[in-house]
Amino acid sequence: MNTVTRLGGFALGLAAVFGAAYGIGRVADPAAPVAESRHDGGAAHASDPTEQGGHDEAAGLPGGLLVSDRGYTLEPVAAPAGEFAFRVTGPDGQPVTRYDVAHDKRMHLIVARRDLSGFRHVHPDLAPDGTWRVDTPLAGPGQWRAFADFTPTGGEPLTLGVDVTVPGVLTERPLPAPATSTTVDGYTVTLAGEPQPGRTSPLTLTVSRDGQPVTDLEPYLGAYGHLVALRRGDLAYLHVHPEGAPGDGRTRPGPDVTFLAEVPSVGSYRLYLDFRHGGRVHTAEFTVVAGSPTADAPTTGAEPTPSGSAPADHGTPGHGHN
Ligand SMILES: [Cu+2]
Repeated sequence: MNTVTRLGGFALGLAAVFGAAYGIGRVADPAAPVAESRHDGGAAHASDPTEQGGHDEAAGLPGGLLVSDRGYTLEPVAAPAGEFAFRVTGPDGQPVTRYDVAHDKRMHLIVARRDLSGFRHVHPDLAPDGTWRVDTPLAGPGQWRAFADFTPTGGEPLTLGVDVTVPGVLTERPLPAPATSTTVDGYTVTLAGEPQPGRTSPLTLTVSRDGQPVTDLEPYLGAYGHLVALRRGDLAYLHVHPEGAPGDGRTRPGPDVTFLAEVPSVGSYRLYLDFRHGGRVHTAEFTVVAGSPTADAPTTGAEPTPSGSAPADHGTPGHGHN
């Protein structure tokens, strides 16, 4: 029975890998029509600040996959025990010291372990020399991904990511199964809606406590909720803010918080909702699966599809399954 369990886990892992590769194929569609008027090459996107409004970088990648983009580089620096420190160097090679405030802060640091456990969202302090410091958010051993979400003054919003290893014995945690309800700190949070690859779709999160809807959510960083999505397999990063803002005369402080989200590809994602109530920030987590691979899956080809029919050349029905 042990073998069967392990095979099952392995198959799931393969499905995730295929899903990710498939997503990349869609993004870098070789059949995309060629623009008839050619770009003049050269500086490309680096000098056009109007081109993008979000964290998606000009390379067409989701945020957080690059450690260096548009001349800005994320560099962890040595720090005393119990502290995490880093800096961002700019196009001139010097540490950046001037940042715009976005959502109440100049720097948003998000960390998660590579197995998508241990998510934290913190706000470091900036020293005059450009070093950011924060009490370490890395809770335990393993491979962590740290995302710096910021806007350098005079530049565009960026999310850079870097791997950080915390030594020790790692117990990798399986990704929790998809669910539409979860509990955190005595709150129940439900999720309605499904993310769609390449298409904006609403996700509504509803907060209740002791069976009663929570109607007095507190603003946190200028919103009633912040939603971060990380893609399984590469931790592509997506940060979404809700429809409407506190004090705009139409947005209610719960129990519903609605986000318009667009995920970059099919695949599994872990969603992290930060909300504030009772003077504390709480984080509700969900696993969601985006897309309908069956609608798009290739019907022929050398590679078996993760959910497709059994490969004919194996000729042993039932082998490896159940
Ligand atoms: Cu933040």
